[in-house]
Amino acid sequence: MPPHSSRNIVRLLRQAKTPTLQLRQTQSSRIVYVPINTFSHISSRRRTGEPEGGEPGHNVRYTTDLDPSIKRNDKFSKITPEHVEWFKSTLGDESAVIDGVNQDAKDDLESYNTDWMGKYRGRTQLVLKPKSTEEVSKVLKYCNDNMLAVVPQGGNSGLVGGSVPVFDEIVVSIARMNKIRNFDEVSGILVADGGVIMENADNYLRERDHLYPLDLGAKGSAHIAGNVASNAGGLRFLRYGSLHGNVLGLEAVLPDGTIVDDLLVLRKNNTGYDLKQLFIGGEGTLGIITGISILCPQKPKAVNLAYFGCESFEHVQKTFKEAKIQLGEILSAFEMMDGYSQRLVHKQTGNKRPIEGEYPFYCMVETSGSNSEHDSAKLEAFLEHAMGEGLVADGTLAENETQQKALWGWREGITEAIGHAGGTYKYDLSIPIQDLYKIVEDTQERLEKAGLISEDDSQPCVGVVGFGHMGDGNLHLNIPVRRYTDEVRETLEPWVYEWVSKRNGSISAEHGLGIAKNKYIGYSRSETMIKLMKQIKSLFDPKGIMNPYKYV
Ligand code: FAD
Ligand code: 2HG
Ligand code: ZN
Repeated sequence: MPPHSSRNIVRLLRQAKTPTLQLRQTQSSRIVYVPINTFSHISSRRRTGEPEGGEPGHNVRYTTDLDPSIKRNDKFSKITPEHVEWFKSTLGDESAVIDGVNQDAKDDLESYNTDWMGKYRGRTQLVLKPKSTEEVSKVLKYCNDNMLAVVPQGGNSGLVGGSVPVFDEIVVSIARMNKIRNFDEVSGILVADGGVIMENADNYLRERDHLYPLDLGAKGSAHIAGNVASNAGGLRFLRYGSLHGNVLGLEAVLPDGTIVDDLLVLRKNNTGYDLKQLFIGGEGTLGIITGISILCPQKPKAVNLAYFGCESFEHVQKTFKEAKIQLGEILSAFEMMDGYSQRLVHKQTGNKRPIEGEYPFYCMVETSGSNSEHDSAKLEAFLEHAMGEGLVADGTLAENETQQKALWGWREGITEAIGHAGGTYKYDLSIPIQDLYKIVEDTQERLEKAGLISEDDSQPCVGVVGFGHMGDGNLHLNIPVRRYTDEVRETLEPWVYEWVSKRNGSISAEHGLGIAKNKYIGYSRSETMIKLMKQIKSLFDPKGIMNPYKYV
């Protein structure tokens, strides 16, 4: 039996001395894990526009109905058949243009107009898919000269409504720019078109003993340029860090058509302002990213994964601290999921729970190192200690890659499982760690007091879910709803942002501002900072055609 077998956890459970510990005859070593639906499968279903009975994406209200105070800016031109003609002749390829101006293309346009959550919906009549940086440059220059507003769209997996139009902005997608340009196995630096899907980048790298330094549930859809534009964090941020550090260079096109060629492959470069940083997390407001160069870590030889239950958030915190002490350099993820999130995934997938019994909190700890025996021994020693201290109540270890994938499904499947009620109010928050879960309890109390939560269909809210990247102090507060209502929104906003601001947290940890949070930026940024941001925006995009109505 390999040293990292889940049976060892059973042994550890039996050895643990804590009187409160629930000992059980776990069958976890015989669990047959059935992988849950992958995100890419769900996403492609949404994109076909098939009705999904009650799921978000079906009968989505227009953003302007959700917030009638947003008005179309009259400075933007309306798209005419002449404009479309110009795009068609310039891009010279039928598949490069989805034309809803000259014909009925409603069905084809729908997936570009509606966001992943089924919360935001625009009315674009035109989608353009240039296939080279030069074509992107021509398209943007023409839009700028003709005052046509533009929304860059990648995999459309963003969670703040930034990737879809609000009115009739033209959607520009670089999905056809999807080639790996170069990979240096010595430095680990990848240079690729921005339209490469992140899972494809990761697979390419894995074949070469490396990893894409970011992992998240939408990897089957998200573009690498979309990751950069939204400065996504993901599951292994704890280990591999921010895109602000990993992205070494960019190629981007400014609204006036200028190609910014800063696709450097240097780790160190102190020659002036580091302007590429503005595009990282710029959410398509400054230009279109067409290529990136990114530092990719060596694929670890040994990856181990544990899933366990804890009786309180205090225990989760102590376990995290212990993980840092005991696992130090091999710790690659520490994720927290509350009991409700796991019940929802179970209900949605029907998969057998990884451990028996119910706990208020569950955690996933992943190690990535170079010596399998050594790493398993460390992980087991850590769990043994945590169980002995009564911090961990019960757990299981994945025995192989297939089980690891399936176990990750209990974490990565939460977003999708939550959405099944009908919709979700999402808050992606950075909060000092001791208060990380308190907002979930306070939100529950607030919605109960307002009489907005019910088990039956009478009230809009189904419950309150908390999970996230414990290791990064990033909580995902989610309120699954049967329907989006003004009353729920007004009960939650700006109250959530005030709560976070009082504790010096951030109202956007990793998802960005988009249209969901642009009004609330003042809760996390000072007036001086906001003024500087607006100056930067007008320097890069003086006519304001890039992703209007959002961000700042
Ligand atoms: P889109 O959604 O298409 O766009 C996002 C923003 O970037 C928009 O403002 C858009 O205008 C802009 N943009 C897109 N492409 C370009 C470009 N080429 N040039 C300039 N601007 C561009 N995020 C995390 O941080 N961590 C997670 O763990 C995480 N998990 C997720 C799990 C699920 C199931 C889902 C649905 C989303 C998740 N996300 C997560 C959200 C996340 O931001 C995205 O999944 C991803 O990074 C966005 O990439 P995309 O290509 O889909 O971008
Ligand atoms: C995750 O960590 C993503 O899984 C999505 O950032 C979070 O659905 C959410 O709120
Ligand atoms: Zn996240």
